[in-house]
Amino acid sequence: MRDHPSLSLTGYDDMPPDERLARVEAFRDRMARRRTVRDYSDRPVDRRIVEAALRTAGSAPSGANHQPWFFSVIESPEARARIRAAAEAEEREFYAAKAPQEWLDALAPLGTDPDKAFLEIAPILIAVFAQKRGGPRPGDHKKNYYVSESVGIATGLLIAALHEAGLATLTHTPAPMSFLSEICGRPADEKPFLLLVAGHPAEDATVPVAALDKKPLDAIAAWI
Ligand code: IYR
Repeated sequence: MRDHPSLSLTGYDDMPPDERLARVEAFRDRMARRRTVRDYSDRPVDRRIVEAALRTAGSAPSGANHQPWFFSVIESPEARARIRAAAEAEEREFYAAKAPQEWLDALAPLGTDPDKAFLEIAPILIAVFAQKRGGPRPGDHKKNYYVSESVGIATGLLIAALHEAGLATLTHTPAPMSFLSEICGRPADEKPFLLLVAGHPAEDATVPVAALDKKPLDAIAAWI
């Protein structure tokens, strides 16, 4: 390895094997209760929770540690109304004309439709952007690497952190999403990645039965 400044690794203190197993199993069980929720209450969420979740997302591994992500937390009711109008316009096109039958069939068990009321009801709307250019420090303008992988991992940590705080989330991906760049005032070399909705579920929220069906371990992993 080339010479580079480094520090001793900390944060990996030893622990008894059963504690290790108990911790990972408890985390598995908490994460298994995560649901993608489409019905929200307007009950507010403490901003510090969102900040802590965003810092968790920002700790994700990334190509060359360039951290090629940006999160716009959209609070303004005007911006949210514009986002809802633009997203619903795209979705109406999608459901009525653009989506091939195979795609509509795949979505049928989830009961999704072009109505996106949650975009105005849920207290938290986070537009996630992927930066083609940037660098390890704010203001850098170098090439970024493995951008989608990095932003996907960061978004996963964001979802896990919000779930840990007892908040429900929904990953929403209207296509195309370019209206988000304009509404959030983001530069053209940043690509909208997804819109994350979060908050407390509505009292009468339901989940599609089909969403509870998770593949068994032997279908998603193998030891070779
Ligand atoms: N973007 C649309 C359609 C949609 C597509 C997939 I793939 C989903 O998993 C869910 C929905 C919508 O938000 O309704």
